[in-house]
Amino acid sequence: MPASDIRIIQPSSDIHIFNLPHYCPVNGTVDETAQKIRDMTIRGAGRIARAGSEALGDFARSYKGNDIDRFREDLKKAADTILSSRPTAVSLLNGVNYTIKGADREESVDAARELIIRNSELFCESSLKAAETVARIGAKRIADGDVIMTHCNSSMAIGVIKEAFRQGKDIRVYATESRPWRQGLITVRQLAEAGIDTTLIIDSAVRTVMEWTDKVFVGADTVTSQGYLVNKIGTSQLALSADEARVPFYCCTETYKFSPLTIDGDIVPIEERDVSEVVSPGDIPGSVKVFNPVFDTTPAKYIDAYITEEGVLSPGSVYGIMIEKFGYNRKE
Ligand code: RUB
Repeated sequence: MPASDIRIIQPSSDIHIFNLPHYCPVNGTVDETAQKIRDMTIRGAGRIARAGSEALGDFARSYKGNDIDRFREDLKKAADTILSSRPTAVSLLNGVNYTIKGADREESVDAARELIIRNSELFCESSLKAAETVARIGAKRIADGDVIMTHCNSSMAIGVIKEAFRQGKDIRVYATESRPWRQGLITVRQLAEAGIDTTLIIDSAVRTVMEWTDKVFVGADTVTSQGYLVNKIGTSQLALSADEARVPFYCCTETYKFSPLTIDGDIVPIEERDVSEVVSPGDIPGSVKVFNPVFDTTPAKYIDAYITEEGVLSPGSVYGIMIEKFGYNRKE
C-alpha cells in the first residue's frame, strides 16, 4: 500500500505519461537546463537542484531591461520552467525557492539581479559543502571489511563510500543495475575508477546478495515530514530485504531534500516516465500495458538513519529539522 503522504500514479488503461505542467519558454539557458533535466542529461536530486539554481542565476545575470514588474513576471516564468522539468525531487523546488528568495521585495532590477546571483552561488556552495560533510559523517558508519550495497546512482551515497575507502577501509560494494535507465552502470564506473572492489548486480539479485551485505547506503529525492524516503524505484525492495536480513539501511542526504510541503499534507508526486524506456516497439503485444514509475517510497520504520549535514538523524527527527530549516507556512 502506498504511504498516506505519497501519491502513486496508477497505471491507466492506456499508456500513461506524467503530465508535465505548462511549459513556458523563457530564455536559452533556462529552457536548455529544463530540457536537460527532463531528458535526464542532468539527473540526480542534488545535481538537478544546483543546475536549476545556476540557470536562474544565469537568467538574472543576462537579463536585459529595467522594469522591475516585468522582471518579476519573467523570473516567475523562468522558475516555473525549471520546476516543471521533473516532479518528484523536492530538492529542485527548495533550490529554486532559495535562489529567488527576497527578489520580490527588491525595487530595482539591478538589486534583484544581484540578490539572485548571490543566492544561486550560495546555494550551490552550500550544497557541495553539505555533500562533503555527509561524506565525512557517513564514512564513520563504514567499518574496515564491510560489504556495502547501493542502489541507482546517488552522488551522496557514493561520496560516503568513497570517503570510507579514502580513509583506508577495505570495502566491497554491490551496486544494482537500476532498470530501466541503468544508472548503476554510472555507479560502478565511478566506484571502480576510485579503485573500489565493485560488483554490478541485477535488481532482482538484491535479496540473494543481502545475505552477505553488512550495510546499505542510498540517496534521496525527497524525505517527508513522517521520515519516509522517496528515492529511485526499487529502494523499498532493498529496505525490506535489509530489514529481513537485519542489515542497517542508511539514507545519505542533504536537508534540502526534506519536503516542507509534506507538513501541510501535500503528497509527493511519483514521476512516471515513457514506456519506451522499458520496451522497444514490437517487443510485446500492443494490448499489453506498461507501467514505469521511477521512484518509490520506503516507510520510516525501515530506515536506520538519515545521514545529513546536520548529523545522523532518526526518521522521527526529520520533522523538527524541517521546521527549523523551512518554518511552517500552513496554507489556509
Ligand atoms: C536518481 C536517484 C538518486 C537520488 C539522489 O534518480 O534516485 O538516488 O536522486 O541522488 P534519477 P544524489 O536518475 O531518476 O534522477 O545523491 O546524487 O542527489
